Amino acid sequence: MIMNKIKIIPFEKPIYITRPLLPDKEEVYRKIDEIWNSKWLTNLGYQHQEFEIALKECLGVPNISLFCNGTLALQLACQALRLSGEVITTPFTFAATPHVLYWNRITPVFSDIDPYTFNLDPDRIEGMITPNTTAILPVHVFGYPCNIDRIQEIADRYGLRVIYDAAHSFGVEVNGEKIGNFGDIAMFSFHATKIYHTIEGGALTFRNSTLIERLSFAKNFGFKDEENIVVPGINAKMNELQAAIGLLMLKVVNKEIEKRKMLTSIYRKRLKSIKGIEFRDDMPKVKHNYYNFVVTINEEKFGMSRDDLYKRLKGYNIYTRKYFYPLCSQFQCYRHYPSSSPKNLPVAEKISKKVLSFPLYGDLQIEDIHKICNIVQEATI
Ligand code: T4K
Repeated sequence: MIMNKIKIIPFEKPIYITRPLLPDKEEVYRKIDEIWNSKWLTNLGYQHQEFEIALKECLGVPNISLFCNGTLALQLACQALRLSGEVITTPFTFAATPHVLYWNRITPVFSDIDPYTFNLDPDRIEGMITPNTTAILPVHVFGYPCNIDRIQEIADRYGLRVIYDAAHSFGVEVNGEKIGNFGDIAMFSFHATKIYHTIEGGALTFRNSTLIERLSFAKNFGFKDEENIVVPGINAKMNELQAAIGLLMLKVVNKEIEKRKMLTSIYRKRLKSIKGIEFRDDMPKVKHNYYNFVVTINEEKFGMSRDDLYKRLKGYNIYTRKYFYPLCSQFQCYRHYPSSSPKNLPVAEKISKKVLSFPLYGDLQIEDIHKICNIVQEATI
């Protein structure tokens, strides 16, 4: 049967992959007044103190340390745990994950991923351990949790540390346990593109309270007090405006997650009947945060490659993203590592060539999603 194509008009304004959630502007002005009146702008002021308490409660963790961004938080997490040598990590992540290892003079060792979660495959980790391995750095990619029990079991068996890159995972729970409670340390990013943000910002959460002091020295030039500088620390502090935004964002983030959940269900309903487009459902016993809506394109079944669909959507002013392509193991600075060989990473290589993230944010209109799905559907006809 020959179907007539209905002419779909491109979006007038660009539809981006995400738009930041914003707190109430009047409340922001009030916070600015508070900060101006206090004349305290940074260096662990009142907003910072209040935010630390509120965020600790919200994330349900025993200890927390705030940072100016997630990358520096992760970098200092590696230092606080005295990591060295080699650390096993995933190639299917944002550049920051292996880069923080490099900045710590640690060699990132890439291990393959699981085809469903896109996270480190526990069955592959053991084969990558050498006498130089000090830790595993898994990422809960797109907020889908790693196989936490298996990873911890491997780490315990080999005496390794575990740092979770939980940059995408604000609000995620596994078996009723908040995601920041797993591993030795978990890192959250509060960048503007994240579901919950402080414009730029980050946090580390951890059970071992002795890390509090180490991290506070590390992020504040090593100052113990005015006259004692105990380590060669750096400046990675969160400022008062970031902390104030963080406090206000706590009031609106749950509603954002609810909206994204609803929008995700529309994508799922619309795309499930399209051959060659695959996506993940919610995982059992997981509270998701609906950070992204990610599909994989099976070119043979769909009749068009991922790259052509990306271009086609761009033609309609829709900006999907190939998160995460290229793999970190293919970056010029890492591709010479033995673990970067595509033979070592067959699943990650395959997924990165098929994956496409669709626009998803609370202000995205239901009719926009229908229009995006109509364009995708039309591509198959
Ligand atoms: N680990 C992982 C696994 C991560 O994903 C990240 C960050 C980190 C560590 C490091 O955490 P941070 O140090 O960043 O706290 C973005 C973000 O810049 C980056 O934070 C994030 N991951 C990554 C996944 O995405 P880009 O280069 O894709 O962002 P960009 O500028 O292209 O923005 C995407 C879209 O968002 C734009 O097309 C429009 C929209 N947007 C963006 C910004 C910045 C806005 O509407 N308003 C904005 O202010 O990296």
